[in-house]
Amino acid sequence: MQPEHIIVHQQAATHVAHIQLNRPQALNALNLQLMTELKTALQTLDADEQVRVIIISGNEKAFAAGADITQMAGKSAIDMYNIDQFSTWDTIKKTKKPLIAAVSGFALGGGCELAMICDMIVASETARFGQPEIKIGVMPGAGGTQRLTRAVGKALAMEMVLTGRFITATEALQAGLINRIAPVELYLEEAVKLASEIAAMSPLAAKMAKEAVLKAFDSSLEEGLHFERKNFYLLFASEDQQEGMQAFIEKRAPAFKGR
Ligand code: DAK
Repeated sequence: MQPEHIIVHQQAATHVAHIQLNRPQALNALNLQLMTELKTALQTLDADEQVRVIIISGNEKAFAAGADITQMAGKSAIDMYNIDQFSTWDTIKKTKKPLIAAVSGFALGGGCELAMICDMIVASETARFGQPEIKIGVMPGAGGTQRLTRAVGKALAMEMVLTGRFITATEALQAGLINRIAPVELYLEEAVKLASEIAAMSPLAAKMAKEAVLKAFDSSLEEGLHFERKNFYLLFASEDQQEGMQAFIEKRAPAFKGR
């Protein structure tokens, strides 16, 4: 069945796939159907050998203004537990390929959390990041208190989570939340450029390097270093390692295959 709330674009030549959230009338609010479609698309693209990097975007006005409040409003704690609609988030964070969020306009609540699950964020000048859940009587539930704090530090994270204040793209860049800013008409192009640069590397090395960087968030330095070394050694079992080093010696561009 065709998804209704997302659009998937694939560029075979660059090995970059692009998932566009597409519920513009609700500022891409993340309802159950959209999240299910996103999960399915990510699983499919993560398993597709032709795809090496995945971009997630919204539109110019909104990346996503959060979880769908109208869908959550009448729920009890037990409803939330039973429906477990948020288990989708666990699947997203298991994506092995590099994920780039291309953010323009609002990235709020679950939208900001979705951008932060991605490995890098390219923002337009109009991007606004925020965790305004406190204003509707709750708090972040999909990583906002944890990923935001790790990215921007306690002072700014505490302020954003406790007051709901949105920060601008410039503030987000200064705080270390995002990678780069582009004019609104160019932010997607900028995201594709970054994705294409990564897609030209060995896809196996990219996946293992991503895994090792993420390990830094939930392990001691010693465990992280051990994990990194194992992945480093493992890459010597790949054709891409031989190709990469041989190409360097022969002074030519490598042709990586992901094997
Ligand atoms: N949900 C549903 N509809 C939304 C929405 C949302 N989050 N955000 C915007 N909309 C809808 C509006 O209701 C409006 O619909 P109509 O009235 O036209 O039918 C339409 O989008 C346009 O919005 P506005 O008219 O409000 O547009 P403005 O430009 O005036 O304002 C705004 C834009 C983004 C400042 C405002 O819409 C706003 O404050 N939106 C709510 C932002 C928010 O509070 N987000 C946090 C939601 S809570 C978890 C996973 C995820 C979460 C929790 C747990 N687990 C894994 C456990 C996430 C929770 C959340 O995100």
